[in-house]
Amino acid sequence: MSAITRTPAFCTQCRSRCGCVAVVEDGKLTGIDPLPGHPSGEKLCPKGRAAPELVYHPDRLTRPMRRTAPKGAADPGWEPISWDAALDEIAGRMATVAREHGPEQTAFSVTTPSGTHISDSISWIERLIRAYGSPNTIYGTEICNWHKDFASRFTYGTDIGTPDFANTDCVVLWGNNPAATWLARSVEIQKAMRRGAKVIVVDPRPIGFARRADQWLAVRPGTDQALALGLAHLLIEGGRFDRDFMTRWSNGPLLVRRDTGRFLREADLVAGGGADVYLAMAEQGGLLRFDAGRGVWLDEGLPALRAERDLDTPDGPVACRSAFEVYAAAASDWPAGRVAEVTGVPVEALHKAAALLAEASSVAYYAWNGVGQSPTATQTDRAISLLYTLTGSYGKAGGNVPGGAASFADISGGDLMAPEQKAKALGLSERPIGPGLSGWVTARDVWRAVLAGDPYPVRMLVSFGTNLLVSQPDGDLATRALAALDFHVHVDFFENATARHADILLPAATSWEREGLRTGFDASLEGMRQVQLRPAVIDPVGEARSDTDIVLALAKRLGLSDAFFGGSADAGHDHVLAGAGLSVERLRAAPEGVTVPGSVALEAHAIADGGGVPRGFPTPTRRLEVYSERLHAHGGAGVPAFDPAVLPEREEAWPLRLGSAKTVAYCHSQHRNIPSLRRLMPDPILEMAAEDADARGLKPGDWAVVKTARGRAVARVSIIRDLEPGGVFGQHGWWVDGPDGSPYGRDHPLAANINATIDTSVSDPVSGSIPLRCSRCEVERL
Ligand SMILES: Nc1nc2c(c(=O)[nH]1)N[C@H]1C(S)=C(S)[C@@H](COP(=O)(O)OP(=O)(O)OC[C@H]3O[C@@H](n4cnc5c(=O)[nH]c(N)nc54)[C@H](O)[C@@H]3O)O[C@H]1N2
Ligand SMILES: Nc1nc2c(c(=O)[nH]1)N[C@H]1C(S)=C(S)[C@@H](COP(=O)(O)OP(=O)(O)OC[C@H]3O[C@@H](n4cnc5c(=O)[nH]c(N)nc54)[C@H](O)[C@@H]3O)O[C@H]1N2
Ligand code: SF4
Ligand SMILES: [Mo]
Repeated sequence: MSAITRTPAFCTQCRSRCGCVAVVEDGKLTGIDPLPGHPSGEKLCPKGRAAPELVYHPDRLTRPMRRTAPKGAADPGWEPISWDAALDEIAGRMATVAREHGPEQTAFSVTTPSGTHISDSISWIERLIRAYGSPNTIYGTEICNWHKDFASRFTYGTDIGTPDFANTDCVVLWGNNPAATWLARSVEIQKAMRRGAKVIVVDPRPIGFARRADQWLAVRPGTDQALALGLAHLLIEGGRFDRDFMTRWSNGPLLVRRDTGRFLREADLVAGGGADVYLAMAEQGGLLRFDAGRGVWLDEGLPALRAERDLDTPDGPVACRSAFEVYAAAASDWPAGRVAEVTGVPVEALHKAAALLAEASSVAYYAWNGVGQSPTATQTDRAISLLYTLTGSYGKAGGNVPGGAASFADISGGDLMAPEQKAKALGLSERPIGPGLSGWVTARDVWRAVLAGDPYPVRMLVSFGTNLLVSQPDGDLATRALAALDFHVHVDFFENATARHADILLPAATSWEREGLRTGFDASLEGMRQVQLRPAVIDPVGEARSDTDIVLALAKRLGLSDAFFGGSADAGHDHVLAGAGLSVERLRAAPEGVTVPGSVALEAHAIADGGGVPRGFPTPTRRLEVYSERLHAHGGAGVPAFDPAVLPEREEAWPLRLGSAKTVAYCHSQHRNIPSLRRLMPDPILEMAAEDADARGLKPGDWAVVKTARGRAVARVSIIRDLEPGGVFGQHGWWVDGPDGSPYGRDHPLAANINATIDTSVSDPVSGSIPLRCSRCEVERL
C-alpha cells in the first residue's frame, strides 16, 4: 500500500500564492489541491496543478555544472562538478572582483518574485548582494512592479496598498488582469460583484472582467495618463470629489511658487521663518502656516483647496497657486472631447465612469503592468494615484490600505550597503530618484557597462533565475555582453536560453523541495493576517539546493556569516517573526499557518502618535502629495501633464500599435516545456481585430509575422471580438522548442520572441521603463 501524505502549503508560482494541500505519495509529489479556509486557498490554476510536471521534468538541472566549451559554442560542454568546487570557485571569483575592482563590478540578476518560486528566497538573495556590496541588480522592476510600489510613494508615501475588495463599493482594475495573473484576487473580485460592488475596467483588451464590468474603458495603449487626468477633470469640475479629505489629508492647499515650482515656505516670507513650514491661503483670506515636521497647522482657520495669489516676499512679489489649483489646471487640459480623441474612450463612457467613481462610497483599485511598461509610466502612476486620492478612499475600509497586520523585520539588507557603494548604481546619475536608489538597475545599463566599461566595467554576473535574452528586449546587445563577461553564474531549475551562456550552472530546488516563509497573503486584508512557514514536502530532486542555502553557503565563504545570523536561515526567520510574537518553532508546528491577532490598520494616517498629532502620510509634506516637489526638483513635473507626442506616431510602414499581455498558462518565459500547460496554449498568439486581419488576408490560426523597425517575431493569429482595430497584442516569453519540435526555437529564423521587436531608445525618465505596450508594427502573412 502506498503512503499518502497531505501537507498544507502554498503555491509560489505566481503572485497569487494560493493556499493549497500538497499531496505526496511514496515520497513523490503527485498533485496539489485547494485549501478552503486559507485566505487564498479556494481555487488553483493549471500552472499550480502542473507542479509535479515541473518538479519531475526530465530537463531539470540536478547537479552543479561547469562549461568546458568556449562561449558561443553551440554546446557548452557541461561537465558535472561538486557543490563545494562550484561554490568555492564562485565565492573566490566574487571576492577577487571585490578586492581588485570593487564589488560594483559584479552585477546580479534576480528573477521576479511575482512569477516564480524565488519569492521564498528573495530577501536572502538581496541580503547577500547588499552585504557583498554590489549596487547593481537587474531586477526588471522598472517594467514590473516599481510604479505601483515605488512611484506611488511620490503620491502616498507608501505603495499602492492592499485593495479591500471584500468591503468595497467599487472595484477598479487599471491595466491589471487578475483573472489571468492573480487567481486569489480574481476570486475576491467575483465575490464583490455578487455582493453588488460596481466594476470599472481600464484595459484595451476585452479581458474577462471587462466584459462583465459596469464600465469598460477600452483605452488606447500608452494613453492612460490622459484618461486619468480627464476623469479627474470631470470630478473636480463637478465638485464630485472628497473635498474634506483633500483639504485635511492632501497637500492640495499648500501654495506653490510659480517662479521656482517649489512650495512657498515661511522662510521665503520672513527672515528666520521655518524651512519646513509651508503656507496655505485660509478660506476667509489670510495665510495659514503648516508645520510639516510636526504635522500641525500653526494658525487657526480652514485652508483653501483652491487659491491663487501674488504674495510679497523680501525679494518682491511672487505669484502662487495652491497645489490643488495646479493639479486642477493640468486636469482641465483634458476635457472629455480631447480625452476621447487621444484615448479612444467615448465621451459617454468617460461620464459614466466618473459618475461611478463619484457615487461609490468606497473605491478599491489595482494598477499594474498595463500602465507600468511605458515611457510615461511614472507620471501615469501619478495621474492614477491622484485620481484615486480624489475619491477619499485611500487607507479606508473598502479602499486601498497600506501596511501589514503585524510588525515583521525586513532582512533584505538595505541597511548593509555603504552609501558610497549605493551611489555607484548604474544609471543612477541619469535617473536619480528611480529604482537605482534600491540597487535595481536596467539590463541595458549593465550590458553597456560590460561592453564599453561605461561608467566602469562589469566583469561578473550572478543570476538567480531570469531569462534576460527573452524576457527583455536588446537581445543582441545582451548576447554580446554575456560573451564578454569574465565570469557568469546562473542558478535555475532549467538551462534556459540565457543560462546556456553561463560558466557555472547551479540546480535550484523548487519551492516544493524547500521551506518558505510568508508573512501575509494579500488577496485580502484578512489574508494579511496569515503567516505560514511552508515545509519542504518532498526531498530535493537530484542535488538541487534552495536559493537560500546557496546564499548562506556563499556568504560563509565570503566571510559574511555575521551578517547572516551566524549562517542560520532559522535564526534569520526568527528575526523576521520576533516583532509579531512568532517563531519558526511555532510555525513549524502549524504548517497550515497561524493568524496574527492584529489586523492591517485602517486610516493609519489619522492615528495619533505621541503628542496627540495624527501621523499623516510618510511624504515630505506629511500629506498625500497632489504636488510633488521631489519630482519637480528632478526634472519631472510636480503634477502629471501628458504629452501625446511621447507615443510613436503612426507611419505608413508601421500602421498598427503593438502591445503584449500575459496568459494564464505560462509565467513569462517559463512552462512551455510543461505538457499540460502547452496543451492549453500550444503556440504564441497575436490578438487582432477582425478588420485588421481581413485587410491582411489573415484568418484565425494563420501564422503571421510581426515586424517593427527593430525586429520581427512570429505568432498565430487570434481574432478578438470587440478589440479596437489598429492595435495588436502579442505574448512575451516564447523561445523554447515545443514537444513536437515546433518551428520557433530560439535560434530559428522564425523565432517567436516578441521582445526582439521592441525599441528601447525611449524610456521613462524617472524609472527607465520601456514601451513594451505601445510600439508600432506591421503584421504580414508568413
Ligand atoms: N499567468 C501568469 N500570471 C502572472 C505572471 C505571468 O507571467 N503569468 N506574471 C506575474 C508578474 S511578474 C506580474 S508583474 C503580474 C502582472 O499582472 P498584470 O498586470 O495583470 O499583467 P498583464 O496581463 O501583462 O497586463 C495587464 C493588462 O494590461 C493590459 N494593457 C496592455 N496595454 C495597456 C495600456 O496601455 N493601458 C492599460 N490600461 N492596460 C493595458 C493588458 O491588456 C492586460 O490585460 O502577473 C503575475 N502573475
Ligand atoms: N514584452 C514583454 N516583456 C516582458 C513582460 C511583458 O509583459 N511583455 N513582462 C515583464 C515582467 S512583468 C517581468 S517580471 C519579467 C520577468 O522576466 P524574468 O525574471 O527573466 O522571468 P522568466 O523569463 O520567467 O525567467 C525566470 C527563470 O527563473 C527560473 N526560476 C523560477 N523559479 C526559480 C527559483 O525559485 N529559483 C531560481 N534560481 N530560479 C527560478 C525559471 O526556471 C526561469 O528560467 O519579464 C518582463 N518582460
Ligand atoms: S494562481 Fe499562481 S499561486 Fe495560484 S495555483 Fe496558479 S500559479 Fe499557483
Ligand atoms: Mo513582473
